[in-house]
Parts: sequence; C-alpha cells; structure tokens
Amino acid sequence: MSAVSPETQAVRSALSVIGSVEPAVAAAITDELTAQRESLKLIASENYASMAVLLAMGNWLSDKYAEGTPGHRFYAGCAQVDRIEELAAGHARELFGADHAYVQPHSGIDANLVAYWAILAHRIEAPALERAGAKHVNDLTEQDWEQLRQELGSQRMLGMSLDAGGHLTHGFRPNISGKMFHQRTYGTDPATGLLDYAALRETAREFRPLILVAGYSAYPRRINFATMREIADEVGATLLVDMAHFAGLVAGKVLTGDFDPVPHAHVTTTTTHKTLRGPRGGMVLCQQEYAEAVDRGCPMVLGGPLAHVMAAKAVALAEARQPAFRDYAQQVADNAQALAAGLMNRGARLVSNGTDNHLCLVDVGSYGLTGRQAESALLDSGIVTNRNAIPRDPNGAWYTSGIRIGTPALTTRGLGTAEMDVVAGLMHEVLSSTRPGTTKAGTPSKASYELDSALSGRVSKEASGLLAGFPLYPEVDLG
Ligand code: DSN
Repeated sequence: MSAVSPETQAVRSALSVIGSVEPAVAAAITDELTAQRESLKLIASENYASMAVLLAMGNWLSDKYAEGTPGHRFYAGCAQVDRIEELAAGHARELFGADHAYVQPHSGIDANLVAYWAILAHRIEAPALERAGAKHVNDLTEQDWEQLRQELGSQRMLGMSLDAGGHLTHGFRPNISGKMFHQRTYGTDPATGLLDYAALRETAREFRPLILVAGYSAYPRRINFATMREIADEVGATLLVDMAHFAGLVAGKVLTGDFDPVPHAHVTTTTTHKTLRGPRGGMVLCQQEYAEAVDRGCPMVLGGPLAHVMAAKAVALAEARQPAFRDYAQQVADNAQALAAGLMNRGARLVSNGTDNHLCLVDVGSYGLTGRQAESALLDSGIVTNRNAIPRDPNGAWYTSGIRIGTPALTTRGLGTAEMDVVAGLMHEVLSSTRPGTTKAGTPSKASYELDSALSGRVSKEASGLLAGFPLYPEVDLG
C-alpha cells in the first residue's frame, strides 16, 4: 500500500470532522476541488494557493478578536495574533522593500478604503486639527467639525477609466469611492492601446486631484510608476498604486525599476490572492509618513482583523520570498506572451496588440461576438474566462466586447508556453465557430449564440486531456 501524504491525511480528516456536523458542507468542499481540477481556468484574478496557505486558515486563530495593531490592541490576550501580524508585515516589508506594511485588510476593496481614509486623515484631517489647536476630532467645535466634514467630502481623485482597465474602487459612482470623491479619469491612446501619459498629465494639471490612482484590473501592459510619481508631485497629489493584479510580478521581480510601484508610490494597495498566490485578502504598503494613518484602518473602516487569514498571508509571503517564486512569476509573464502570440497568430485582435504582464484582453468583436456570447461559448467548451469591457466599448459594461484572460492559475498547475499555444488554438476554434444568436422575436441578441455541441464537447475533452498532464493539488487524494 502506498503511503498517504500528510496533505491527504489532513484534508480527509478535516472533511470527516466537518461532515460529521454538516455533510453538505463537506460535499461542497469536495465538489469544488473536483470542479477546479477539471476546468481550464483563465480568470486573470484567480490562482491556486498552496496547501500550507490553505491549512493555515483552518484553526482557532479565527476565534480571536484583535482590533488595533500589535502591542496596541483594544482586546486582551493578543500575544499570538501580535506574533502572526508582525511576522506577515515583516515578510511584506522585506519582499516589497516597503517602509511599512499593514496586513489586516480583508480584501482589495478594503485595502483601498483603508488607504483612502489614511490619505484623507494625513492630508486633510491632521492639518485641520493642527489649525484648530485640537488633538482629536472630539475636541473640535461644532463649527470646525462641520467645516472639516465639508473639506473631507469635497476632495478629488483621478483614476484610470473603467473601459481602459481601471477598477470600480478607483472613484466610480456605483462604488463608495465615487461617493467619497469627485472623480475624473484618464485612459489609453486609441492608436496604440497604451496608457496616454501626456493626456493624463494635462488632466492632472487641470483637475489637481488629492489622489492620483494608478493600477488596473484589465490593462495588459506595464505602467511607468516613476512617470506617475512625477505627475503626482507636479500637481501636489498623493500617488496611490493598486497593484492587486500584478503584486506577484512585483514580488517575483518581473516588474522592476520604474515598473515597480513600491519605491514610487506614497501608498500601494494589493490583494494577496491573485498573482501573489496567497489567501483571499488585502494589504497596504506605504511610505513612513502615511504609516500611522494606515494603521488606524481597524476599527476606522475595517472589522476585527482575521488572524487566521493573516497567518496564511505570512505563509504565502514566506513562499513568495523563495527563489522559486521568481521562476513562477517569470513563467506567468512568459505564458501570457505565448497565449497572446498564439491568439494573434491565428487572427485574434488583442487590445494593445499583446501583453507584458499576466493578462490579455481579446477584442471578440474581431470574431463578430459580444463578450457575453464569447464567455458563454468558451464555458460550454470547458474554458473559464470572464467578459470585460475594452476601451471605448460599443457594447457597454454588461455585454462588453472583450474577454479577459490570464495565466497565473494555469502556470501554478505547471503549464508552460507550449501548452499556451494549445490553449490559444482551442479558444480560437471555439470563438471562430460561434455565431451570434437571436431573441425569441428573431431580432439580433447580444447574449444568445449558436455553437455546435459536438465541437464544444470535443474541445472540452481536449481541455481536460491537457489538464490531466498537470494535476491540481497532486498531493491531495480524496479517494
Ligand atoms: N474581482 C477582481 C478582478 O477580477 O479583477 C477585482 O475586483
């Protein structure tokens, strides 16, 4: 009988304990592993965390309240949480070369909220308190407090437009950030698809934002953060870089020098679960002058820190400090380039004609499809992607004209550039065989589509055949 791995023992035991209380939960956890093993995952914001990261989350650290920061808690008995948080923050500082790291945010949205309030506190609230000779907001007169509230509510933010790849939390009206700030956007050059720094500089000079936000969730290129900082300094803005998508490429030294945000930005926010391959969560890195304000994130805008997730962040950051993580990050970028080349060689149009990060944005208008039709046809064929607007998208943010694809997850499974060409071939075959459908009334539809089920079935089989050579969590055998 072959030996059972520690990971298999751990997962089987955990499922047995969970299943003895609520079998439906154990079943859903098991089914999720099966589904993830079988799908060809090209969602640019997802990855597969290691078993060490996953197991670090399933324990009694979850039971502890620890509002505040290490050594300065609003609860007693936080010695272990302090250890964990200090360890994670130390790994983050070392890995990214940051002055300060705050590892409590529960997500990227939370990290951005912490950062926005820290910038408002440092740039607007602190000077107002000083002017009034007050130490605390509770010491302000009603009149000074009202004036401060008005000042806090009338600040400006400049961020990348949604259709150019920006994120909802960068000042857009449907998000809380759009209700907190007056917002304007910058975008890309229609001819090249690249960020238009000259136009951005002009807008910044005219709009004079308190915060210049750089970063994206669907821009397939590098950003020059030295230039961004120069623009921010010229107009007196705080530069905030949201590196949620590409933090792993920064940690893995694929993005260095002017393309590494941390030395240039006053404040850098990130998630920990995308290219960084940690647990779901967020993090804020900042220069020393913002550290005190950032550390007030909880209870300012965050609920109690999740000590079990901070433990998993510490494990993931320790992994990202290993030389192997640099190889992984480079392979993510190489794979994205191979995927882009494979699609373009077959006639697909990519926004900006390629990529130099972990993602590509395919203009599926070049196949006569909307993003929604393309996303559904690919899913029928065992390929998981997500639809995304492209610059100046004629189909809007719901139907869209784009498909966003990324390589972090497949690279973790071990697929390389040769396999990316196979994936590109499968995607091209599905997209070029799909036809737009009609509504029941016979008018053109942006959602329905026609695709031969024999073709989608064959592509699904080919996709699972490819994945069979790259098992997911091979150390875990659920029997
Ligand atoms: N949901 C993340 C993404 O897919 O990019 C960001 O919000």
